[in-house]
Amino acid sequence: MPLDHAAPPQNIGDTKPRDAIIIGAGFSGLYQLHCLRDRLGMRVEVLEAGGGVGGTWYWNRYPGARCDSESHSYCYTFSAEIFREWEWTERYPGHAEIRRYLNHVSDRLDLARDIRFNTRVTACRWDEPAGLWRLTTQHGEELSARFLITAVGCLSTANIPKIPGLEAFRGDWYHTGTWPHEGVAFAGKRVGQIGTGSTGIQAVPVIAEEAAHLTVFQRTANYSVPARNQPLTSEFKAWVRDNWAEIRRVTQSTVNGHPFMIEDRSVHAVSDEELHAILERAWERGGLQFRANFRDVLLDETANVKLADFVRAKIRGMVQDPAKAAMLADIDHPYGAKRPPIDSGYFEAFNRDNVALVDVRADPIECITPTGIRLRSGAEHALDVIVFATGFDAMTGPLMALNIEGEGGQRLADAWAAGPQTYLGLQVAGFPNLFTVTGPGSPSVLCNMPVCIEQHVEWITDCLGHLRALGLERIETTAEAMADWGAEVQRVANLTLLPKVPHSWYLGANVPGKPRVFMPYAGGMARYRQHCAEVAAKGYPGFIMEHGQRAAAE
Ligand code: NA7
Repeated sequence: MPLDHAAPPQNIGDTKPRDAIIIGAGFSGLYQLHCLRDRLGMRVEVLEAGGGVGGTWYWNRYPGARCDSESHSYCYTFSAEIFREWEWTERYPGHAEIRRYLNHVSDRLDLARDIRFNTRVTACRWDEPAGLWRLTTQHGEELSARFLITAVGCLSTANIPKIPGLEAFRGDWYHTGTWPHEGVAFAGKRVGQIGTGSTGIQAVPVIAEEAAHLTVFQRTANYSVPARNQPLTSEFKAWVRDNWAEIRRVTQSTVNGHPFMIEDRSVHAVSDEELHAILERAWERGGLQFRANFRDVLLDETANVKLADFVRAKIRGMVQDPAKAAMLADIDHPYGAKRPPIDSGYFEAFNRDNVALVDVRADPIECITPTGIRLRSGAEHALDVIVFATGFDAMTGPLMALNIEGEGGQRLADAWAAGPQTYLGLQVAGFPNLFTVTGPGSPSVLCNMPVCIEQHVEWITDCLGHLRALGLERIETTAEAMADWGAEVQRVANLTLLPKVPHSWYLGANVPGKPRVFMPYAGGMARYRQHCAEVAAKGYPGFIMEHGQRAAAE
């Protein structure tokens, strides 16, 4: 199959209500389509804004774009066959390889015939008398379905800060999350990059290699651990093929869905020498597993500080210029309390003559001029290209962009004016027959995404199967279930250091005006999975299941 689709699928023009419409053809939407169409025999269509499958990875093509999860765990595990027949080439999958993988899965399961590409959904309205969701697309098409499933990803709405003057900038500018497919030529250019999160940390070394000069505008210094990416050996590939069941078991039983367990020991239980030796080994091994050496890193500030100090010392050791080293190591939050990046030569890139670092916490960006960036002090940085590595309107942004209206015309934007509220991250009271895959209130961004996606998709599939077995067509959670779950989400978050970082996107703090509410469920994926399974086994308490308007979808 081609990686991009220009032609519409065959069923275009067919306006009969679907049993379900899925929005998004990334990891979630593809698997949800397979489950509903091929397991439940439903009439399903996927609407996808991009010209191919991939979801977030369809757009995310910036220099150095690579997943931080290890490749053998960043994939579906529902089918041993599909798992075994795909061979990853590197320890961490690059963006192009992830797209190739998802295209392979799409071809294997014959999914593309039910995906309408290049179709952005602009509005979704619940029609109570008909018992249908009515959708409008950017092309003005009207579609309807009994069930609406959002598979729009958590980090897919670009956050471009409103810095005055951008429209008059005479150079080129890009956001990392919507990168031109043809790439960007940096050779001979003076590049300015705003943002030093996971994305910015991946992009810096790659842009620095090519550009004439790179200026990195840092607002918040960040920890990072070496990724130690490398080609996978044939022994490791064989081990992966032979250990599908074990990899699946481990990823499903850990807190974060990664293929390694968190050690059950406290930082305080080891001597300083032992601690140092453990962290040195973890540093050499690299990757997100660095934080998994102790159970209390995100629970206890005095435990955390020992890891944080270790990483700060490493940064100071890697960066030769003492002024840059001090700026990079001046980190104001606990290790791992913001999403911990991993890198391939980030700190070392600051040893290059063509890479400068500017502290925009001390001297904030005042405006963009036609020729560069001006700081409050009046200092000007002349630039040909600006790269916004400024993150996303996370978790709620992609849902808000759908302009969802539920019962009585209630807008989701109004229902969530004080922050998102859901039951299990799956449903919202007042929005019947709507399911949000990896919605706020579920582990989502705190988990290796394919693991939590498979769990949500399978739970939704089982739920719709159950509804059908009962001869029912309508399901809606209650305000009470939602309030109880919301309290639980805040309770477990407050047991950790995660909500203590005032500028974290987990709290919505990176988007001006966004309510400050801790959004993902921090109680761990394994516990969440068990809880959802218990809800299903008990007959779905917290959800009301009823007859809908039977005629409409027939
Ligand atoms: P992040 O983690 O939200 O990082 C965005 C970066 O951009 C961060 O350093 C921000 O500083 C910075 N930023 C945002 N707005 C501004 C303005 N106006 N001025 C200066 N600096 C700014 O996004 P990423 O894309 O790196 O990563 C998102 C997730 O994708 C990641 O966690 C993985 O799960 C994959 P701040 O820290 O807010 O001071």
